[in-house]
Amino acid sequence: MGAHRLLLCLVTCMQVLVGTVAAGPRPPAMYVFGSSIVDVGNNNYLPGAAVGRANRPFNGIDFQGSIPTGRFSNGYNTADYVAKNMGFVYSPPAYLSLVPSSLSGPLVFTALSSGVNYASGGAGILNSTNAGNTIPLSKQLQNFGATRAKMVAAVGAVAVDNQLSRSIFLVNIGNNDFYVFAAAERTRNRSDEDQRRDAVALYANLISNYSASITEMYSMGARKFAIINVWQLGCVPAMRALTPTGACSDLLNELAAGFNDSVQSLLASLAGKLPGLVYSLADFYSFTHDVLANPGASGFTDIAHACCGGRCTTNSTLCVDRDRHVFWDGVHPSQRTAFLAAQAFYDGAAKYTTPINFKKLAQSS
Ligand SMILES: *[C@@H]1O[C@H](CO)[C@@H](O)[C@H](O)[C@H]1NC(C)=O
Ligand SMILES: *[C@@H]1O[C@H](CO)[C@@H](O)[C@H](O)[C@H]1NC(C)=O
Ligand SMILES: *[C@@H]1O[C@H](CO)[C@@H](O)[C@H](O)[C@H]1NC(C)=O
Ligand SMILES: *[C@@H]1O[C@H](CO)[C@@H](O)[C@H](O)[C@H]1NC(C)=O
Ligand SMILES: CC(=O)N[C@H]1CO[C@H](CO)[C@@H](O)[C@@H]1O
Repeated sequence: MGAHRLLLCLVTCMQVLVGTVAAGPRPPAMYVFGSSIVDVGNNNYLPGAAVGRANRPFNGIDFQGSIPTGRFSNGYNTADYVAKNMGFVYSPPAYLSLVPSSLSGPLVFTALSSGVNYASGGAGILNSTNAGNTIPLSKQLQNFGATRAKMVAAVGAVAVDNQLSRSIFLVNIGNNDFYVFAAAERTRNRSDEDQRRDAVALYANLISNYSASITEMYSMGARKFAIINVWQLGCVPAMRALTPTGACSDLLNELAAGFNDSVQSLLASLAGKLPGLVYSLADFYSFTHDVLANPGASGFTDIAHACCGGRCTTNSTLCVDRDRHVFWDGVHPSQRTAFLAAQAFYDGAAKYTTPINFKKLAQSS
């Protein structure tokens, strides 16, 4: 009885809150899906020694209070800055920080008032990517579906559909599918030519599963998609370390670019098929290309080394100026890079978003 009352109160108070906020420019909520680039702590709750977690220093050294939250960053990450640009405080909280709970109140309240972040470090579009040590995109969608059912139980389907149709669905995924693919190809000693051939099958699986996932989100009420493509995967420190001279892997960059082209076609095609779907596709690839080609313009002095080492721990030797490093660790952007990328996607140069920027997406009715 007490719990039920509390839930009712939370829901009522929240409706007041949402009603008030809806008058402003901020979308009602944001739901985040993807990999470690946008994870804000889900992996802290996954069991097993092989799970990648950013729950210890020096991760979080520039976060408020210098606490490691599970973000793979010295501070805030790309989801935080996208959210902040759209009028939220930072990214909504990690789903697994809201469940399990004997009360569905905290999850429902958060889902209705600001949104939830389902992203997980190591996650792929494919279930097989880092299987067992991450929450794959398919499972992230199931977690969203479970959230949605609780929202509907609390405030009814009409209110939930109304809210979801005006909320932002931020997705950044695909990087890990390529890292896993590249590692397998290396193990098999495949030539560049063979890898290009193998990638054709990978693209087909990725795009069909990505298409199914976006369509599934749509069927659950999502309408506004902010999709971030994969960045220059071949230039992250962990991939540079595998080339004889420490240069970028041109092949991996080529494969990433090819995937991005397919994602662009996919979204255009889905928008033609699914009434009311609007999207902004952010070109993280060309953003990183431009930053790495002219780092000084963005205030960077190091584009090749991880500020906190390949795997960031308390034993790492930190770089001197974290804001001057593009990369925080072997595969993640520094806080500064995340900040600049989110700005570019929100209302930066037109070339970084197709067909509209995140600002127009957030403010579209
Ligand atoms: C992926 O895993 C989900 C469960 O998380 C399952 O429902 C789905 O069928 C799987 N998809 C494929 C293509 O294996
Ligand atoms: C990998 O392939 C190259 C060229 O095809 C060959 O020279 C090399 O010996 C192979 N390495 C291994 C470990 O099989
Ligand atoms: C998804 O990828 C798997 C391979 O991982 C493949 O078997 C499946 O056909 C793909 N497509 C869909 C729609 O699930
Ligand atoms: C740091 O180094 C110490 C001493 O070599 C080692 O015992 C400890 O496990 C290391 N910690 C981490 C997080 O790697
Ligand atoms: C290098 C390259 O082809 N990049 C493409 C990746 O996909 C985006 C669409 O999001 C294209 O605009 C880029 O040209």
